[in-house]
Amino acid sequence: MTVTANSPRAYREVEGEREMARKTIHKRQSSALASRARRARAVAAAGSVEQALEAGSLPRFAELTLAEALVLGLLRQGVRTFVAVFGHGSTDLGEVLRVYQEAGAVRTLNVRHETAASHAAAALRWVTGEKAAVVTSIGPGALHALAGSLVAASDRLGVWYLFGDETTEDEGFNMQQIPKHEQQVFLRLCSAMGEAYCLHTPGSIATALNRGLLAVDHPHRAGPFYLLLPMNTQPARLRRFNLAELPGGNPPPLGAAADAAAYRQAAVALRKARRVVVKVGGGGRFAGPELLEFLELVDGVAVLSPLATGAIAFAHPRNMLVGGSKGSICGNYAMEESDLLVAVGTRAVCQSDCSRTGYPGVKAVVNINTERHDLLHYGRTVALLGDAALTLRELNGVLRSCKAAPRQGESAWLRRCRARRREWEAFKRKRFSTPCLFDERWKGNVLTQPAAIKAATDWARKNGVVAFFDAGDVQANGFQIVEDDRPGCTFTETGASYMGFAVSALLATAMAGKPFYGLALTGDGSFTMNPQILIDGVEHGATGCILLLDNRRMGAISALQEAQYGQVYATADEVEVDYVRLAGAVKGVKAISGGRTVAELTRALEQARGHQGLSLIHVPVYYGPDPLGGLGAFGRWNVGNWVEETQALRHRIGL
Ligand SMILES: Cc1ncc(C[n+]2csc(CCOP(=O)(O)OP(=O)(O)O)c2C)c(N)n1
Ligand SMILES: [Mg+2]
Repeated sequence: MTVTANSPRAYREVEGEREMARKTIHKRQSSALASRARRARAVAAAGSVEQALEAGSLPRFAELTLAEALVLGLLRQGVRTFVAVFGHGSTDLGEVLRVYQEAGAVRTLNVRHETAASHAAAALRWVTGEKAAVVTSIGPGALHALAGSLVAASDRLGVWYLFGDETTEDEGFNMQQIPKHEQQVFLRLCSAMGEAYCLHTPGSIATALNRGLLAVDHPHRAGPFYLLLPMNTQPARLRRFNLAELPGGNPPPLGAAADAAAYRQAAVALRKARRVVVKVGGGGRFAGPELLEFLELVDGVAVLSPLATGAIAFAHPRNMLVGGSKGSICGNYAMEESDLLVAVGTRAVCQSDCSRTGYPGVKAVVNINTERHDLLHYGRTVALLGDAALTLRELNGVLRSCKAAPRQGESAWLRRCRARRREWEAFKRKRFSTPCLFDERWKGNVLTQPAAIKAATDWARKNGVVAFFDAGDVQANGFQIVEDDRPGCTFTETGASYMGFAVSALLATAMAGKPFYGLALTGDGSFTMNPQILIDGVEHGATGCILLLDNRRMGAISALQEAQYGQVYATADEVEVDYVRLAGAVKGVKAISGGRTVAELTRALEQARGHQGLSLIHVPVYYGPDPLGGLGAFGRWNVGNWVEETQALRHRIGL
């Protein structure tokens, strides 16, 4: 009988061959799995890849898959925590992580939304400096995480993103890829947000990891790094891969600015000036001692970006607190009246410099920054390219050596600024002493946001609790109120102002090497963007409290619409939500009603703190026209129907 291609005998023969092949593959996979587990145990036992290599427990040459080389490379860089929503685009990486977790070398936190994963990883880096990687599938999951990574990009937080990607053989469309007949569309998308690399070829792994190291561990301008993992290269085998190729170490930071002429020029300009304002951005957060000396030397006052609260003590006489579109009476006065601006580590975001109209009387700028674009943002600038603290130290030395005549008592500038600060404190006090107002929607007296935030942040400060702020009125009122004396007390995500960041950030409490307790101040709008924290927080042991200030609307936007057009539109709904029951439905979450008075709220916070894990306090808050219900806005902003006037002013100032 002739054996044709589709005869029963031919079929049996082919099946037999297949079975043999399956057995061979299975045997190879079992032995590969055993060697993988051995490598994982060696790294875990030695404490690091380097030590394991040095001890010889981890052989220098190994046969491993690209996904495993990636995990070893990340371990080499101190990335041990992975926050993941797995999908068909990342199963191979998942299998590697499973084995390494079993050995105790890594930890994966599986969560329910990729944006929340990104927020948690960003918060971890921000609060503790520890690194994490966000792992997603291809397509929608990656896009969720990419959106969330706007926080890492805006606030300069080094975070790894490991995204599943389409196969490199282009055998046809992959489910969830961007449906275009083009190469590397995800890569192009990610590259617009930050630095990105596609692991198209296994041999490129060391270079990819080095690019990531430079982005994530950049000493001044860290950010997200997107590593795209094609589904067919993740399991590709690297034969005799040299583990010594995996990059490590830290990119070196800049020192003090090196330009002696610029220091002299700055000193001359500062001596001529009468009203110096020092704007401190995120880059100046840790330059407190140098700033204090500088302020005395130049008779200046400081205005802080929301990111930099605590750079100098709240009560310091030269601290004029925040300034900008929301701002404060004293901060905005100092900006408005100054004749010389010293910009320290700031990128002049619209909210903090009134869309470039913040300094109408400034004749000269001394700018200290590590980034050239930010450094030369304003005109008439003496540019000092260098680290904020180190450069200020040098500049202080130059100023001291100028031996100016000692000042007699308080200058007129400081006196006027301090009078405005007293005005601001009285303005706030008036609101804090009227903590409750009648609210139409709640049909009764409820707390105002300022009163609730003041009580909660005072409580947090007293108890060493880290406060996170979500977007909206909650955030704006928050940075107008906080009374930080040092950096690291408040984390307000004003870079991207991403609704849902604060509540998601609480997962970082479960990821940190040294545990901490977090308080997420959030609005009803922001909380419902990322309620997944209720489940993920319980699953992974988050320790913190969600303080939900519920005004039954997206209040910040209603208020903006009202201020601009006198009409509120589509920023509220009529659905009543019982958030205490909603949170209480998740086993492990302590759900508390926060009441309608400061005393009740403080009791609820104590009760929450007494609970080991995650809690949620619901507080109905006032929304309405009473000026005592908010903290006001004091600056200009290039949005809505303010655009024409703001832009005209910007060009008139011409800074
Ligand atoms: C993800 C996201 N979408 C939209 C916005 C624009 N936005 C800023 S604040 C805000 C409303 C916030 O509402 P809520 O959290 O309830 O706080 P409230 O202003 O009411 O205190 C919106 C829609 C944003 N910042 N982030
Ligand atoms: Mg709201």
